[in-house]
Amino acid sequence: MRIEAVRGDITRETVDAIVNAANRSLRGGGGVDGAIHRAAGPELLEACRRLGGCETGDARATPGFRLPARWVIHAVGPVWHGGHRGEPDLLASCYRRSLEVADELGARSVAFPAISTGAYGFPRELAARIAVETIRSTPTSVELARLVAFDQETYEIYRRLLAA
Ligand code: AR6
Repeated sequence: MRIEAVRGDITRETVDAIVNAANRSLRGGGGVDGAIHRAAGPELLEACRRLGGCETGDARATPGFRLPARWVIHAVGPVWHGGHRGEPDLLASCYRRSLEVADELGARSVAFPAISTGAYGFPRELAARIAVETIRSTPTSVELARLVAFDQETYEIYRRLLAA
């Protein structure tokens, strides 16, 4: 599997599936979640409503509607409380479950945002390490995992980790 980092807006990604950094209600929100709902159109919220929520560390799929991506995989990252409430394992679970859902969909290319590193306050460096390590160690049919950084700092962390 190829893992690469890009800087940009995940809603523009022309991959089979993009991952959303959602919350347990799956009713939309700010950050990348808000951007994905705006770009996908109101049908996305309807589809999310029918899923009836998602636990932290888990992921659920919907169509991508007006997005270039065919599917959205809604992953619910942990809120950072200092690191002693299972946050690293829950974040790893988001990446693992997203790849499992991608396999169920038959998606071969998947773009990920830096889950939990915005409103949920997860430290960027640790989150990036967990993302790269989990994607590298999860058995999957996904051929391309693209880590989409919205900011330069996250992009540089990904580049450094992927070069190692
Ligand atoms: N494309 C790619 N990355 C983005 C984009 C974008 N268009 N917009 C923001 N990011 P956040 P969380 C980056 O806060 O921390 C929502 O309200 C952002 O810079 O979106 O998991 C949900 O509904 C950061 O690096 O997600 C939840 O309630 C990363 O995406 C809550 O926020 C994640 O930031 C989830 O918080």
